[in-house]
Amino acid sequence: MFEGICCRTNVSLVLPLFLSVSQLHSQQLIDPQATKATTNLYASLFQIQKQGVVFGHQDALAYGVGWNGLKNTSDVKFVTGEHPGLLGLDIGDLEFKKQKNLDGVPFQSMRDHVLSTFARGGMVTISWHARNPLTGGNSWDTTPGTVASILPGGSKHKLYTTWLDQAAVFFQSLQTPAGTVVPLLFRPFHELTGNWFWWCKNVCTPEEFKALWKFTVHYLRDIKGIHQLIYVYNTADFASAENFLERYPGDEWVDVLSFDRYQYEGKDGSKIFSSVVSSQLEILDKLGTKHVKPIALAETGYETIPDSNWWTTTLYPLLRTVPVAYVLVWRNHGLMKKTNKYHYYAPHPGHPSSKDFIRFSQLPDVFMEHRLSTLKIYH
Ligand code: BMA
Repeated sequence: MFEGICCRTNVSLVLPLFLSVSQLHSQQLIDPQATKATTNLYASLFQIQKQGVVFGHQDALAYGVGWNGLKNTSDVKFVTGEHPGLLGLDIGDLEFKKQKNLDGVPFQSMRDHVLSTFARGGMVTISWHARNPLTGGNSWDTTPGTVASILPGGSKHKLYTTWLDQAAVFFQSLQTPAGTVVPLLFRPFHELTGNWFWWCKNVCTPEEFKALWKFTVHYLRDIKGIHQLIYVYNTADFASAENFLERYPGDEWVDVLSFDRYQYEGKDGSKIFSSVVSSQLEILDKLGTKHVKPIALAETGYETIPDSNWWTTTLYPLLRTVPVAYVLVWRNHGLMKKTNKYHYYAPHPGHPSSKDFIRFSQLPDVFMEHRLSTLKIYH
């Protein structure tokens, strides 16, 4: 751990030490048949987290505050001149055979965003706000018994496999003209220790959750033959290692350990956020070392970023406490019609935190897309 932190302070010195894949035998993906690019990306994650942290943004290329559907654009690029190192996308509503995801992003344009990001040497992560397979409601429909209903033998098991079939088709469609399928950091059943999704801990037992996770991996990997996924286990808040691992399906079923945590407004908001995230990162760091898995802060942010120095004074110091492979801030929706409030997590041109975000993006151990691409993470 100490060595990692030391290396993160001087990237230019350590880049030549980037290890070759053959030197990393113990860092195996759970898919022995993973594609070469996927295996290389996984090895790169271990190296990246010793040197710095990749910055990610959800739906970065799809839309931003005041724009939608432009080509090769992101609010992060407007502000800093380059794209985030990690593009987050969500396939919610794919299972309902919709043309667009739950937030209105066409699956066809997602394909373009994934392929252009991959071509430039950036990374892609996919989450899935899947509908409730028991009721047809949305992800936030926490009808008890939903997880049990989709396990083998359950009344909705067959339906669930058809959803996985569609996900498999989509993943396979993310293919370059030369036939390389794009490796994806796949983060299903996210925030599993929360109580707001149908897969969360208030509505299924640890055994049911583990069975669901294992079935999902088995089906995609062994039945559908999808070999470009890096499986990211993701919780909401947790108080201890035991807490984090309560629903963990086992080292042979997970590639990356991660959690989500946001900052909220209010007195002491920043103090609370920093203390919760740093203690969770410390727990995760130890678990990552013990289980030989990279770690990530898979979702974070401070809605509308009311603190103009948030990037370098709150977020960055947290990312320096332990080696973290990547961090992702949530989407820049803009004005929400329903609430008449702004919903965004990365700055856009003119935002008061833009200057600080530029400073953050230029730190030697923060990897935006260009610096990440120099590491040749897929080779
Ligand atoms: C939430 C909000 C919602 C959105 C959902 C899935 O946190 O951003 O508006 O629908 O994520 O992306």
